Amino acid sequence: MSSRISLTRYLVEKQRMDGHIPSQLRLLLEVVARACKSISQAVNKGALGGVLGTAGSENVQGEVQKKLDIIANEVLIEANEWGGHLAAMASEEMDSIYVVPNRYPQGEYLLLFDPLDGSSNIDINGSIGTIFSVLKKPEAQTGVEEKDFLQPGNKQVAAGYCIYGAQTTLVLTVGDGVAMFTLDREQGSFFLIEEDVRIPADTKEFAINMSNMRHWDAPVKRYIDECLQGQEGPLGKDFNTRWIASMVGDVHRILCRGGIFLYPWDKREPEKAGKLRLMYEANPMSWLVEQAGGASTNGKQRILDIVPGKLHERVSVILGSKNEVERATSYHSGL
Ligand code: AHM
Ligand code: MG
Repeated sequence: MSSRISLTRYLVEKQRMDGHIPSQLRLLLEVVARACKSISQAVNKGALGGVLGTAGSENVQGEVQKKLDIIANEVLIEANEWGGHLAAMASEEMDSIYVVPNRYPQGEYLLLFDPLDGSSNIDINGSIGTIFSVLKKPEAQTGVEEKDFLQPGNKQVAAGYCIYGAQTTLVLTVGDGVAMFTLDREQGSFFLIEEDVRIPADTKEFAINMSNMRHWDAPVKRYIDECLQGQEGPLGKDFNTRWIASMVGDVHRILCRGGIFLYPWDKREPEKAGKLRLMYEANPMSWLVEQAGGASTNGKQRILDIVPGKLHERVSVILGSKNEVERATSYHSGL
């Protein structure tokens, strides 16, 4: 089909028309997409490629690493370190930042990623994905340090994810809406399947891990309890529930047909603000959701306005269809 628009063509035309994707950012996005293709191959081979199971190590968050977590991390680093577009990278799977080695030129961008999100789905052939966020290195500065990464999500210049599900689909924003591209394996390229993705403001579908209910705070309990009351309750409608246990899978569904996703703070580990990580999970997903007309908060404020205190900071997340996110958020201020 000659009328199909490849990711490369989409980015080139965007650069030409709007001029707001500089060539180095375009290169960066192409490289990330290429790395995702390669991760998709590994995911696809599964047991036949010997990539399933645990690696016998733990990451900085104390989580057991799967072989694919480590493979995906290496693929992203190797693909991105030599192109000259990046100054440094940060990942869920690395304790500290990875500065581009001296043997390569250093660029002006910073790349953050969760190389393989939804790790508990790897061995069961469930949906998983790669999440990424792109920032600019602060200007007039030589070298790069961890503090250069500590910018709020509203400073992102690009963000997206690649879902490895029934199809491999790359979802992207550079700040002017959300576009989706599906991988054509025969051609080896991503092709545009949807531009200007929109999330309906209302929904009857919520996603939360219900097994944690007894640990939630009162506002979250109240909101979910009202959803469960259905038509007879204060929300006046029957809700359906979905939980993929992979943020990529849940956010992808919300971008496709709406919904609300919550991973709130809970009493299991009260010293942590939540389970999900701000800089390479919540920020890129929040920007995508907002760009598609949805909303994203931590219950108290817009996630994109949070100034991170550290690289692996955690956050409570409520995102998706605008009206439901606003309702759940309002319960946190006692309204
Ligand atoms: P991961 O990055 O280690 O895979 O963890 C993040 C994932 C999210 O994708 C998902 O929303 C959540 O953890 C599921 O957690 P739970 O198993 O507690 O339901
Ligand atoms: Mg993750």
